[in-house]
Formats: sequence, structure tokens, C-alpha cells
Amino acid sequence: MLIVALDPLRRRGVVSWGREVVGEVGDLAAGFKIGIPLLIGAGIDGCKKIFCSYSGLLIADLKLADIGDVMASTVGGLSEAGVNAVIAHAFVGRSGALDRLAEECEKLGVKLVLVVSMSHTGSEEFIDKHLEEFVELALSLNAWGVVAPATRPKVVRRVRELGGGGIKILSPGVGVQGAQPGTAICAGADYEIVGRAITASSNPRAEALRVLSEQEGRARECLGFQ
Ligand code: NUP
Repeated sequence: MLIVALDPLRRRGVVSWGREVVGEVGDLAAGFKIGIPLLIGAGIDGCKKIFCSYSGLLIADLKLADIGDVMASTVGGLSEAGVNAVIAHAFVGRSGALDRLAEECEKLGVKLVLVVSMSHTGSEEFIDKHLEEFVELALSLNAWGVVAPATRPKVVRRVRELGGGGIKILSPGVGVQGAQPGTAICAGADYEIVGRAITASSNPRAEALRVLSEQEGRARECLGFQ
């Protein structure tokens, strides 16, 4: 239920920092999410070192938004580096873009995740106006998952209604951005993505355990878990 966003907080010692965090919370997390900050800070070879003894879900959150061939070649490189899921923007559309990306992901065995809504308030300005179409697009492309904001559980609930039970919902925004652990799960998310609340803590493992226990507590209340 927990995906840890491994965004480095400074520029130095990124690889050893990353290895430390992965070592501390790797057995607690359902996956890790890496993005442009880690790629800049550690390079692709540094990322490989960080995850060399990790074999779980590894999501590259580059929020791809390009023509199909460019996104496909990006995914090829990421897959070689050990990434097994990628996040792309839905707004680039299917034809000449996401159709090609989805095909490449399927070929490489990489999970495709589309952004259908974001955790910042500006998401309402443009992206959220197309929420229904984006979820439909994700379903029609057979995407493994979608990103929807823990900061706005109503949106998560709507995505679950629109998407049915088969698609995974990944929800960022827990912790520093204000959402409480478990609220997105209660609204229908499968995973909550947590970055700084864990990675900036002096004790990432204790913080990850706290997040998991809060998630469980809320889920027990709202979903009737035993
Ligand atoms: O809508 C989104 N909001 C968001 O914060 C989509 C995302 N992919 N993210 C990512 O989630 C963001 O790039 C960061 O890696 C993580 C949230 O980190 P934090 O706020 O928990 O530190």
C-alpha cells in the first residue's frame, strides 16, 4: 500500500543516501518511485547502484509527454536500467503518442501508469477538466494504473467509480502535501506514494512504519478490514 518516492533532498552523496533509504524501508514498501531529481543527482548508473539488490516495483516518474517514438525509446533505456513501471501524462493523447508507448511497454513487460489528475491545486485548471476522458483512455490502453491525488480524495473516489476494480490507483500527496495516510486508500486507491515525510525524516524506517500503521488504522475503519 506504500510506494516511497525517492527524491533526493540535496545534490551530494545521492547514491549512498539512496542505498541507505532503500536498505531501511525496502522490505516495508510495495515499491519505489524515482523521478528527474534522482536521475539528475545520481545518473542512470547511480540509480542502478541504488537498486542493484532490489527486485520489486520500480516506477520511473518522468511524466512522459512526448511523441510516441521518443517515449518508447525512453522506456527502452529505463527498462534496461531495471525500471519496471513508467508514468506518462494522459494529455498527450493516444494517436502517435500513448498508443506507441503502450505497445512498447507491453513488449518490454513495463507497467504503464497515466496521470489523470495531480495533487496540486493547479490540476483543476486544465487536467481535471478531462478526468473522465483520461480514465477512459487509460482503460482503453490497458494501462496498469493511474495517478490520482491523495490531497483530493473525492477525485480518487471518482476515478475508482470510472475505472472499475481492475486498474491500480496510485495516490501522491500524503505527508508534506497535507493528506493523511490512509485517506486515499479509503477513497479507493491501491497505493499511497510518500516521499519527503519518509525520506527527509531522521528515521525513515520508523516513519514508514508509522505511515503503514496509520494506513492500516484508517483502512480498518473505512473498509472494515480485520
Ligand atoms: O500529482 C502528483 N503529485 C506528486 O506529488 C503526481 C506525482 N507523481 N507526484 C510525485 O509524488 C512527486 O513528483 C513526488 O515524487 C511525490 C510526492 O512527494 P512528497 O510530496 O510526498 O515528498
